Amino acid sequence: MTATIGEAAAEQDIFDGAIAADERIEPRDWMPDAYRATLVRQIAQHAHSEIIGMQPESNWITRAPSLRRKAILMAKVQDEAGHGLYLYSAAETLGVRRDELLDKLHAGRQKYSSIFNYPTLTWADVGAIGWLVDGAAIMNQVPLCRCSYGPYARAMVRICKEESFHQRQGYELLLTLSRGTPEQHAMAQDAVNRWWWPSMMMFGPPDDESTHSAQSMAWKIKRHSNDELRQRFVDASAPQAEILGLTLPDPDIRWNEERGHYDSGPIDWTEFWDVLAGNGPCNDQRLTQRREAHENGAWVREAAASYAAKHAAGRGEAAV
Ligand code: BYC
Repeated sequence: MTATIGEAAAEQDIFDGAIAADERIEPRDWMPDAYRATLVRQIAQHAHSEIIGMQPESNWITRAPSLRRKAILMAKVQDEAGHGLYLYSAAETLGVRRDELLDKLHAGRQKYSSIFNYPTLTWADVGAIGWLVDGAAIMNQVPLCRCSYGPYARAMVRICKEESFHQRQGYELLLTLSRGTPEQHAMAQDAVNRWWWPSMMMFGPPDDESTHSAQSMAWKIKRHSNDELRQRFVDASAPQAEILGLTLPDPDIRWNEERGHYDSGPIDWTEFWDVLAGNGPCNDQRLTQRREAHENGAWVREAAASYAAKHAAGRGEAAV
């Protein structure tokens, strides 16, 4: 049944009122098509990032230097799969199917975070990812716990708790290396040198080049702009680097008394856009590995679907 112009305006008013009152929008509530599309875009990109993000770290599971480190890393990589699961489920509440989203990822029609197109060259990279990449992720994701869309906000609560553990393990790993032999210290410094700038880029383009920020902030999907969150990340990381005994590869980082923030140097946005265009060091490798994993897992999906159908039939239910 098509809504009349009057009914549509009333629905828009209810939606606007809920956003203004900081209430949550739930799956069965009316929402503007563009709000739904923005959420699908962001949540899908986020979910894809979680499962692609398993690759650079799982690269080191077999070579972890101790059983303790191996157990921690395996748990972390498994957590990322779980994050993907919560996020694909949240996206499904918006009326899209998980296999549609995966097809789009595999066809290169939906994005995943730029950060996962960089290689993990040494063991210290596992620490740098935990400290910097998960640190940036938390900075971006804690405000998403207050996102106006209920299922996304609720998924983020658990994800953020797990991300905090990830960040701590990375920090502790780097601290251990930094206080170890001169070779270990150098390896930690090299990893931080390589991961700092890509981590700064994770927050997205500068505010004046961000396509979606203004509308997403008006809808309370995003609570802060890309540059605001990036500044918070610099403010948190600079003193942590000092405690670690490592330097951030930006000679312009210094405390600015007047602003009450750390200043930082210019970001090479050409590199960011180039990575998004598919030209990062690992774009091809990540997508190829993902497509292969998907194909290799076909029998598991078939078995699960067949099991579900058999049991639904046994209970006299129609298979869904
Ligand atoms: N990488 O208008 P803008 C993790 C795109 S998972 C790639 O500012 P928006 C972790 C953007 O999509 C980390 N693309 O966009 C996992 C848009 O293009 P489209 C992932 C990026 O959405 C495992 C265009 O640039 N976190 O941490 O308002 C292990 C213009 O940007 C990126 C999330 O996904 C990027 N970095 O803001 C360890 C968090 N940045 O779509 C760790 C949820 C921008 O028009 N997402 N683009 O073609 C968000 O908060 C927002 O989507 C963003 C971007 C802040 C990322």
